[in-house]
Amino acid sequence: MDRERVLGLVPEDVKRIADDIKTMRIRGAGRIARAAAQALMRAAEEYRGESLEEFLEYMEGVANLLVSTRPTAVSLPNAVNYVMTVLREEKYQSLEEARRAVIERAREFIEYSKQALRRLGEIGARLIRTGDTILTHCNSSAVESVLVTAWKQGKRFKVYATETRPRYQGYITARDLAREGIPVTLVPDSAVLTVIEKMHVTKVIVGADTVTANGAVINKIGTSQIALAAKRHGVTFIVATETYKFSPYTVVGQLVEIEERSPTEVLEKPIPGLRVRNPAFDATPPDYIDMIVTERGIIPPKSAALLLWEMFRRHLVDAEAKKPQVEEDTIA
Ligand code: RUB
Repeated sequence: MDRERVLGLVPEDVKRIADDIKTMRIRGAGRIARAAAQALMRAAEEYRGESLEEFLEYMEGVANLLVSTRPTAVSLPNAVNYVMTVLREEKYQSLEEARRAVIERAREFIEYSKQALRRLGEIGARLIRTGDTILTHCNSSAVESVLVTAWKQGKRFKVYATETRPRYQGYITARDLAREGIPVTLVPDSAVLTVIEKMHVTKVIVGADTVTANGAVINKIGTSQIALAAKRHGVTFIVATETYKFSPYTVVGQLVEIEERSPTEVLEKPIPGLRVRNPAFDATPPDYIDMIVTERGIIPPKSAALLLWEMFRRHLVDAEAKKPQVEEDTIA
């Protein structure tokens, strides 16, 4: 089925979810993954055709549409592939049977994802001590889960949250933590070294968009600078992430594409002759990461490949097929 025909069949609310991911109304790797699973569920529910064969092609088209919205967080293709596996690997007698399988599988992913967030929060909270001063960057629901769980357990600590220019996701973190009663201070990104040195930071905790086979963590731009500063001062650097942010693509040698966003996010009105770059993510090498907290336990970054092998061994061959590229006109 060609692209135009797929787009013609895609329900409006599925197009809206794809557009919300692309324009960051839905953002953060975990939320993006759940939204993509929800979109596949809606696409299956709303399909009005009668042929099983066409349904399979249509669902592949929807999967491509979703995966091409943002390039960096592997949670997006991982969630889509998790749901689509039931269509790619099973044989169905009827359209209804196939439709039900997609809906169930999408529900299962969303439920797993919520449980994973809770579980990694409980595991990560064990690392937090009363008296800690914690620095975080951007807005990560995994990090929030760790901090809020520890706070609810009665541990008392304070948090510094970076603003996270140019999109200021740090304000979301600061607001969320303040709402829980956690003492939180917002600081400019450029104050990170000063905060680590002068405010006696004891731990840094950040989320992840992608964890590579060699244990590098791709997260919001600026994360790697914070890791450098933490290393210099011997401050523990922790990553909190669900395991569906580990990338099977990196096992077969594919590089992680770093999203480059519009220069207008940095400088609203262009200045003639001035060039602006706006990379949205960076890679923190494994040597700068003390541990990765997941819903399956805490691992050293160097164990990422083992976890990937265990989770994806049946699908590593599929991972060799290149992920769809982000296209400017993906969403009509
Ligand atoms: C968000 C970001 C977050 C990770 C993890 O970037 O870098 O740290 O996605 O978030 P953006 P979570 O705002 O550009 O999507 O733990 O919520 O999955």
